Amino acid sequence: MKIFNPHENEIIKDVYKGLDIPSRRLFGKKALSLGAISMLSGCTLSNEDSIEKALMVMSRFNDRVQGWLFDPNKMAPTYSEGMITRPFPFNAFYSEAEIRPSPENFRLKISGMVQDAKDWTLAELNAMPQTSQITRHICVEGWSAIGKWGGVRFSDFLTRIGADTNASYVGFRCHDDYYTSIDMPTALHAQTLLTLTYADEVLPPKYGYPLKLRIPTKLGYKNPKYIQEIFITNVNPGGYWEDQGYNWFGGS
Ligand SMILES: Nc1nc2c(c(=O)[nH]1)N[C@H]1C(S)=C(S)[C@@H](COP(=O)(O)O)O[C@H]1N2
Ligand SMILES: [Mo]
Repeated sequence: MKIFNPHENEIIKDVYKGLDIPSRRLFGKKALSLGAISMLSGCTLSNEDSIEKALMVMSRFNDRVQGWLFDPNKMAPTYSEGMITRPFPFNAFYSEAEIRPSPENFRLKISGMVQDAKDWTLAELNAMPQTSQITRHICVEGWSAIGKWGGVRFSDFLTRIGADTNASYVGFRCHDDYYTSIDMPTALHAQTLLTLTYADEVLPPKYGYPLKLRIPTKLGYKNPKYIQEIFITNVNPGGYWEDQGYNWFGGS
């Protein structure tokens, strides 16, 4: 199992630096001795397996620290049209040739702690006030790219469905069986966008048609494409990569 460690990734290190997040202190592998990790995590570090378990506990601990550090008013950098990466990369847990078509008669499902759990059509989503932004997407696999995404500010959408914003998590289920979840402060961040377009065109299949959540304050794997269902919950829904050891908070 691969434990996500930002020390191993130069781009992420730079981003953490740029955002003034003391990742060096938070991600204890270098700053903390194995003894200290063992004490903090309550795991005996006798073999590789237990070391991985301990690092997993530390990653959970990091989720809390990162949650405290998250500044809802701090914006991710934005860029000019001329800085957009062309072509923008495709990435998923399968190859581009294996992209599955969106189900016909798409309806976005809403569930959990909301007042109005009615389904949404794309036309209804397009009728809401739209905004767009040019931001950098960062993938832990070691690449980053600048793109332009447009759609509905997610906080507007959450207000519209009467989401309980005192709940802890927003979860996402996707038509390719991907899933992920985010904390409520990130969901309400002004740059978090329920995305309907890429480069001013209807979101193409490779970038997540019909719906993607674009979160420029978080790493690529926290940006679900092909969204089918959004739910509000107090139980951490985890995620496809997060459940395999990637840090759950996954961002600034
Ligand atoms: N539904 C779905 N969403 C997903 C993924 C996926 O495999 N399936 N991969 C994630 C990862 S790791 C990255 S880097 C980005 C890639 O988005 P892009 O294809 O628009 O570059 O999508 C994220 N969201
Ligand atoms: Mo990624």
